[in-house]
Amino acid sequence: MTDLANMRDTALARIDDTGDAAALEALRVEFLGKQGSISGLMKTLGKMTPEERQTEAPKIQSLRGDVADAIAAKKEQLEEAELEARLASEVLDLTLPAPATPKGSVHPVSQVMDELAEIFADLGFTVATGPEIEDDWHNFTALNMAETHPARAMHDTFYFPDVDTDGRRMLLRTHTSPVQIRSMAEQGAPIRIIAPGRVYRSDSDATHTPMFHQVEGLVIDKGIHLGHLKWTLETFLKAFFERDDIVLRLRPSYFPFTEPSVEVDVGWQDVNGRRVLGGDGDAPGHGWMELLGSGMVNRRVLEFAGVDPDVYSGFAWGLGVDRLAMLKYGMDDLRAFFDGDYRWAEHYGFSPFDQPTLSAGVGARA
Ligand code: 2NL
Repeated sequence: MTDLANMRDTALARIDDTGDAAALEALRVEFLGKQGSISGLMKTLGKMTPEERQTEAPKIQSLRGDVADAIAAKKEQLEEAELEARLASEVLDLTLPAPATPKGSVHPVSQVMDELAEIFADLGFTVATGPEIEDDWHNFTALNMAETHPARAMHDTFYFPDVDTDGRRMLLRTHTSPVQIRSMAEQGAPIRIIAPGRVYRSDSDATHTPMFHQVEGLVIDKGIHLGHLKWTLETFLKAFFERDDIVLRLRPSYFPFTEPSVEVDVGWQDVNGRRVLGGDGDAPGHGWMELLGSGMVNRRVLEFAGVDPDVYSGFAWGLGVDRLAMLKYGMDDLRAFFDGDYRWAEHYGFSPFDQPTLSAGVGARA
């Protein structure tokens, strides 16, 4: 029957010519659908004599099978071609930089505290810590601060409304000195510690925040004098600012906890209109910047902390960590320190991988 042979040739040729899935589906409906041409042929079987049906049925079924197979094969071929085309067009360039993942960074205050710990560790100091909620005695009395001292005033210090079980007034420490009092009382002399940490004062404007960071240092031993103080601070500042030309000027001052007391200034010079630490502050165009307070520990403070002032002497100093960070890393707004915006830290080049290492330079990127 050439009719069926023609139908097969035409159908297979049209299936072969199909270029997309939608056209192929249209052909399937045209041949094999309910109203399809091959389905129509199947219906003619019902009107045939049994003899005719016996010879015609296998031919029509074979035609239907071939067309169905051809459609299935073509479908697979089209899907494969589509995948190939996608693979060819969607190129993945593995040399492109990976998309940036948001990452936190080391806070400059933490960074500076790490640097301080590292520098002073090399000078034989350990890091001491203590409570931020203190009592009146450790924060003021043991530091030889009279009951009438202005720092004790309600408007300067954050007091808690209640007294503790021993009737002591509790407060947020105004400096880290009480840590050193506690260390001396516990360890005795000799002692070499730094005490970094948060401190609180009732103060708030462009250059003062109610919480800020301080580091104090304390050395107690036999025969300690002002020369040790100057050498230690000079060595520390040279390491911290990574300059050998740091020059110190000691000015007489007053603190109740030290006697004598000295204010330490550091010489700066003008480099292209910017004040850079280093050089003799008395040279033309140079100047002095007040950096920290220090002195020989007052005998009365040693006594309060249980150290015999006739055997031991020592020196102590205190400075602001936030200000130190501003000076070293060039940040100009103290309040941004406590906004918690990591873009600010990133802007000033602080990375989560920053580690203070003396060998690679303090503050060098790891
Ligand atoms: C400043 C500088 C200073 C101290 C802190 C201190 C601690 C003990 C004994 C003696 Cl336990 N002194 N710390 C000494 C001198 C200065 O801080 O400008 N403070 C208002």
